[in-house]
Amino acid sequence: MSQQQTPSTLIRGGTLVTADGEQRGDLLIVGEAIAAVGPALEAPAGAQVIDAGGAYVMPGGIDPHTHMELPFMGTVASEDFFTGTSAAAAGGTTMCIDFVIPSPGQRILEAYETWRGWAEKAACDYSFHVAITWWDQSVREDMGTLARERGVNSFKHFMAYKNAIMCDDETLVNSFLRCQELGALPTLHAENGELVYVLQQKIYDAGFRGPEGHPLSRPPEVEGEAANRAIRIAEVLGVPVYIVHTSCEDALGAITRARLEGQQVFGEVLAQHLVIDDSVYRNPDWDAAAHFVMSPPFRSKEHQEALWRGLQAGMLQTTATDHCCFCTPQKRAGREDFRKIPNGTGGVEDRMAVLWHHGVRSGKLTPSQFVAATSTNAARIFNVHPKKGALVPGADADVVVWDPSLSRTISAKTHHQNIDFNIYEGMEVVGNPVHTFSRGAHVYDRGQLRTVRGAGRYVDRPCDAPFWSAQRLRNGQPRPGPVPRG
Ligand code: URQ
Ligand code: ZN
Ligand code: ZN
Repeated sequence: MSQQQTPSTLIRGGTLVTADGEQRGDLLIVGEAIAAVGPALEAPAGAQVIDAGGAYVMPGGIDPHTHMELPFMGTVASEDFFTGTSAAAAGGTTMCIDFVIPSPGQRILEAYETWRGWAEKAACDYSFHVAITWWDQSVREDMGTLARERGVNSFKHFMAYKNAIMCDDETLVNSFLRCQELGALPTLHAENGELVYVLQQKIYDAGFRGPEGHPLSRPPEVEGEAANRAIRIAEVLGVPVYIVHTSCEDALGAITRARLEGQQVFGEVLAQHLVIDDSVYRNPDWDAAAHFVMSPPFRSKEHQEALWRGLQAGMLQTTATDHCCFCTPQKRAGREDFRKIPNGTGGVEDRMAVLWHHGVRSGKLTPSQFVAATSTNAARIFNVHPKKGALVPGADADVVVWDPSLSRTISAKTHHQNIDFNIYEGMEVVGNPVHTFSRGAHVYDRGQLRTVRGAGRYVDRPCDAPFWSAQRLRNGQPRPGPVPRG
């Protein structure tokens, strides 16, 4: 290829799948963007040509919930922004939305700049939700700066983790009202932290010291109460909300009731909560059980069946991983007290294959519903569509070529994640990526990871996503008119 030619790739003869349907055709990447989509496209001189016959061509996955190198519970997550976004690419995910989590009292703008520094090593594109972990006038002001000048359109609220990052109802109300002013989306970790705190003490005093104590201290009712409370507060104030890692029928029920009443509530489900049940905590091997300590905890099988139905029915819109890795020695901090086991599990590399195998191959989801749940819905909700989550000319060339017949057995021995175990260890998944492109760069090629440290870019997410105009009408506020001509 001569030096003036822009690198290009023609992906030929695949089945192009978007959230809206499937069609046979070609996709041309020129530089960082999708240049053309359609039948019988010409390959520019010097272009790489990939035969996608028998494969699906889809928008790169978007994982709206990761925690790379998160300082948490006295340690730091073992996956950093380079290794984590590289592992994501190996699994077909080309964008992660991570979290800035300020310490209570820390200027949230300062925390944002710190996280931005950490993420400069990322291999694929990323963005940040910013957590509101405390409140004063400076938080209110910084939310405005982040929303108007830093491309932040979502603010996270942890209703759990008392005496750490938990926020009370007063902070929820203040922050939700600020989100309303800004056209930003409040998101929630919905567990009642006061109940968790009391139950943890009770379970510990009753003699449960191992990982089996973790789920006992966070029953579904604790999640259902918080989800419903957040949804009701949002309803009264007139703001949409997004419930992260919905893990049980109780929380799903609160989301479903609100959506059926026309309230703008979005639900996220983690791939692991759909396929792993709470029997993992009954493993007599302490380490093996502690590997699954995350919040909300893994639930019994009937909750998984409900979550699948929620995803199929459109009551849950996005899938994520909450990728927050702590290696076995880190988990052992809680060897004598389950309350001290760092909460978190990995999975950013396996989300799409797990959902394809258990979702599409089982007939629960069509390929289009898979694309919606793994990419396009998150792009729409967090207002980066069609730049992300779409196969249209002008969109970023975040593209995955997916072989529905390619089998893989998931294992820590072969994964690219920086963690010494894999929660899906031994699971066979049929349907895997063969090529991943991140803004046109061929970052994963038939088993070879070719990511480049620092090649990832921060993605601005503008406020006033389309659902806000409807919300404002419901609130009796004037609707901004169409952009005037000229
Ligand atoms: O709660 C979260 O989302 C973070 C702290 C990761 N840990 C977890 O157990 N989910
Ligand atoms: Zn959480
Ligand atoms: Zn999380």
